Amino acid sequence: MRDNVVSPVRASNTATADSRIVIIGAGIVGCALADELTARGRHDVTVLEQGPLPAPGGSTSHAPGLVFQTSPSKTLTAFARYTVEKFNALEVDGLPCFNPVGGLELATTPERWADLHRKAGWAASWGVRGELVPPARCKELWPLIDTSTVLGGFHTPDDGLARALLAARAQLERARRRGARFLDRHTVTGIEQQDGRVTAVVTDRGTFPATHVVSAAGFWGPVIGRMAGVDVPLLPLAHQYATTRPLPGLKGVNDPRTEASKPILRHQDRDLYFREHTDRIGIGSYAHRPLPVDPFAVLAYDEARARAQDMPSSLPFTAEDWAPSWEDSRALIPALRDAEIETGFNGVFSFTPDGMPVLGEAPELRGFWLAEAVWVTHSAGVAKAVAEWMVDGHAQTDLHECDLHRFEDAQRSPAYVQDRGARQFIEVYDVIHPLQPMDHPRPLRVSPFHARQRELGAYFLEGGGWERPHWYEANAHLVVPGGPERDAWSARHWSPIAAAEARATRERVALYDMTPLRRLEVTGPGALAFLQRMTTNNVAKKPGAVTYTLLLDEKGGVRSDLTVARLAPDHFQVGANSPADLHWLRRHAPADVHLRDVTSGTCCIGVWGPLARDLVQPLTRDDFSHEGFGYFRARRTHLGHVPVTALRVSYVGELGWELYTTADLGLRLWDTLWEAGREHGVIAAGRSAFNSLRLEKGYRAWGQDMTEEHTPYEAGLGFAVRLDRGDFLGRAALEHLPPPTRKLTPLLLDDPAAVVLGKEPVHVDGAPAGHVTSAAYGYTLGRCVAYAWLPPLTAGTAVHIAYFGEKVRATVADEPLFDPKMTRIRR
Ligand code: FAD
Ligand code: THG
Repeated sequence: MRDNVVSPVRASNTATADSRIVIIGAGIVGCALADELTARGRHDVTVLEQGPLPAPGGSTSHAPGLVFQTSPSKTLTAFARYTVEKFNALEVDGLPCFNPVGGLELATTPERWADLHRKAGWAASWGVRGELVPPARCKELWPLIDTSTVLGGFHTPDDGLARALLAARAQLERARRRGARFLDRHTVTGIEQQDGRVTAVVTDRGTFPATHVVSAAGFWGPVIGRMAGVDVPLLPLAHQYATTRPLPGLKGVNDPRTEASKPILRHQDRDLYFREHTDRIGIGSYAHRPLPVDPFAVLAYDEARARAQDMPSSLPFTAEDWAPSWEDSRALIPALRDAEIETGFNGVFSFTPDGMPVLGEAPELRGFWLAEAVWVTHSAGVAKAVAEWMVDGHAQTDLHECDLHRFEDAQRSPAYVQDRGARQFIEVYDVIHPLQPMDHPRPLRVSPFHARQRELGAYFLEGGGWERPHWYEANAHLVVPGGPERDAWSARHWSPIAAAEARATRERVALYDMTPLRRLEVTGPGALAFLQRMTTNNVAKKPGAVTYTLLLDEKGGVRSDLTVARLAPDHFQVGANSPADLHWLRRHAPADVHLRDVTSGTCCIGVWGPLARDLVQPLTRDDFSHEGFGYFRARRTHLGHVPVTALRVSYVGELGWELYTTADLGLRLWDTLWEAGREHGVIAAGRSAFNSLRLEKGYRAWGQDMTEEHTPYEAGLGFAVRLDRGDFLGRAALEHLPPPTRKLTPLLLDDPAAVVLGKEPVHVDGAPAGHVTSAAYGYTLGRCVAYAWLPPLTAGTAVHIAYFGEKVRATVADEPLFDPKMTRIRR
């Protein structure tokens, strides 16, 4: 990841029937993975576990097993749905592995109650059954709670309790019947490698040759990672869980075989959750201070201390941290006022910088995979996806939010992982706005224009570690009063100044800091053939051409969308999306191609608007007229003192250029453009306006609007696919596609004052039919624009979007919504 030179490895690396696969760890993840791999005909699977089976002592050994399926992440929700479906069908000795008691989340504050409406939207978007219910219904579902402070609840009948150890055992036994070996009391002490490939796993009881190794070591991931030379970005933290003595009110209520009959319960306003253990209540708390644990200091399982409380992942209960949670529990469940805690412990599990799992093959070592930071809730879904990925080279589910490669270099330092992991713990039950930035460590990455942006009163949010201006207070005087009022939620991290910046871009000219836009340099004698083979469009054009093109996976799913600028015969500049793009290209690159991520050492300003040419032309002797410098062309030039690479590309749909230079000259470039722009009324504009303008133009944002789950045709990107020019990765799959059953569909909200923000369910004929991907107010159109995945619909179809439980009316539109004839760009 740090090394910018192309790695020599390029062959396909999928796990075949002959592969020798070693899994480290027999917790819920290791067992599920052995099951999913052997189900796919990979029988040479050895699972090495330091502890004794069937309860080896990791996080799984005492997870209370609450499975709430709904999450803002579509992928995590899909993982949870698969886990529920799988566990519902598993049993051991007649005992079921899942008890579908349902889930109930309570709101005791207006903010939480609003958030539960939003959550009900995600559930509808991702296909989980759920219903918002009044306090009386909460009381029916959980008679022991005092509902006097409850405003309402979200009831999800298909959620419930996983029996984590039992489910691990059921999957272990099935895998064993298919040939997998499970060796307990084997402590992994080393990973052997040769020529950048993993070759064996060393234990205290012998060495196990391997072609593929998966670390499913839970919170010990960083320890195993170090053996392999891989930084594993997770932080183990302890979390308090306690069980009461038997409660008289629960006597004889629950069958000891299934342990519970009432829904699993969340009281997130107090960072608490609850479940029944036959006649006792179990209580988990996230209310306490973060209690980080050094995984290098956690001892392996010690059988001499083999009581449940002494498992390595179970630390002594710190009573002083518990007191407020106990108070809050007794306030909610008055029956606890006469009760006592019988047992309690501080249980350890993993947190990552963004709360998502870390999955995938490590960039540092081929054949070494990670399946870490996974909850019981998502375990079976993760295992299925990782097994597909290892066997087929790609998963059926979009994994970009879970991919180890999503992290920037600056996000893999131990200090960052520590800071962010602890923060995730604190925020785990908080109501989080989709734009809410982290507050620490900031600023981490800044563009060379940062000082100027601060002078202009930039309102910074954060992305990929970058400080990104969303609008500039300096533009406040451009605001025209009287725009539509926003509700409190959509008004967060938003300002009417964005409207003024959007208008200035459409009417005059604006500078956008595009530095965070990922830039790769692809050079070498094989560069052209390589890009032709990896992408869908034709990039074999004369130097000076820019091409919009796609990266597909083998099944024809969109891995990314790129701009490829041919700067010289063997020199390309690629505008890309996630860090995973670099790794994907690097993985496939032959020896005569060199790949370098040049993002950090360079910077970019987008100069866009009808006066962009008037601003730039006087700064250079080169011809920047439409004839001299056409649309989607690139050239090197000088603007004043600054050497730049100029691309005539505009994600906001206006005349103009992306101007690139090295970081040292960035400030000079900004100042040069600023000076030259004065007479044209130039402004600096932020992401908020940018996002509005790009949606008016219908330009997709990869990862948000489309992912690997979608084909180019479904995503409306068929224009970037050239089936008439030889082979490329994913082409074969495109030739055998059935007609699309869903399309990325532009919607315009009917009410000019209405807004939605993304991920809301869309109803057609009254039934949920899809979900919103991106949305933003289109200031030029005077309507909110939303893109949504929906069955093919004709323009004019009326739909509605559920926004915090409100029905917002919208109409299917024709795209692009703005300037369909491209008269503003091509002139
Ligand atoms: P583990 O179960 O920890 O398995 C990893 C295994 O790797 C261990 O058995 C370990 O012994 C083995 N190992 C490590 N190092 C080595 C080595 N060097 N050699 C050989 N073997 C090694 N999740 C939910 O979904 N719902 C909940 O309600 C829930 N509540 C929780 C409450 C508590 C108190 C705790 C602690 C966790 C809770 N979790 C919950 C989280 C959940 O338990 C974990 O995320 C999950 O069990 C992790 O599974 P795993 O297989 O990745 O890790
Ligand atoms: N600039 C550059 N590279 C990029 C982006 C960018 N790479 C990643 C991401 N953004 C790619 N996304 C787009 C989306 C649309 C366009 C450019 C990059 C675009 N499309 C025109 C259209 O659809 O009409 C032109 C397409 C064509 O002529 O083929 O401009 O922002 N450098």
